[in-house]
Amino acid sequence: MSETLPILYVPSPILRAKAKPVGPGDEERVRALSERMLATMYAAPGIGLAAPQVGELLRLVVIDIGPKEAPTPLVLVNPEVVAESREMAVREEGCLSLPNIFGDVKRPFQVKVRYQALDGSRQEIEGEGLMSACLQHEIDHLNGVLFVDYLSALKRNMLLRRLAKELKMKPA
Ligand code: K1U
Ligand code: ZN
Repeated sequence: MSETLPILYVPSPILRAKAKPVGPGDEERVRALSERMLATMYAAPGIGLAAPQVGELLRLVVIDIGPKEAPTPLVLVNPEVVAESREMAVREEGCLSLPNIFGDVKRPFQVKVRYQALDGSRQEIEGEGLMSACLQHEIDHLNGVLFVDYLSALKRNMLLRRLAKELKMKPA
């Protein structure tokens, strides 16, 4: 298993920046980074991770919503939502960059995402329920958007203040 990477927490400005597309020539870097991102996601543990969360402003995401006993890792390079359902669903979300903070987020129940695999091939994936929420949550990270941005200002500020207090209290 690859070495894990440190995860950035709010208010790191990197989490609010727009990530750059992966381009030709990035293959080896992206392959190595995705392995370390998967190791970091499994160790956290989490069901997804976007490159900006480990300090890399690249459009790269890893996801595995499967059971621990049967890992089904997914690496998405330059992912984009190309279709979404009119039907919406509310689901409680967390974020590895906002530890111990949870909130109900309303998103399209189904999405279709276009991306490149590690070998450069063009792929599409359709997800619903948890997979849809996870795809949207991770693609949001590539655009500097966090799940708390979907909450009311009152709720968001309350959660962010609580997080700031908790992180300050943690020993270095
Ligand atoms: O991007 C991230 O911060 C990862 C995040 C993804 C996510 C969670 C919930 C809804 C949408 C997207 C997480 O993985 S938070 C941790 C989590 O959800 C989890 C951890 C262990 C087992 C099951 C879930
Ligand atoms: Zn997140």
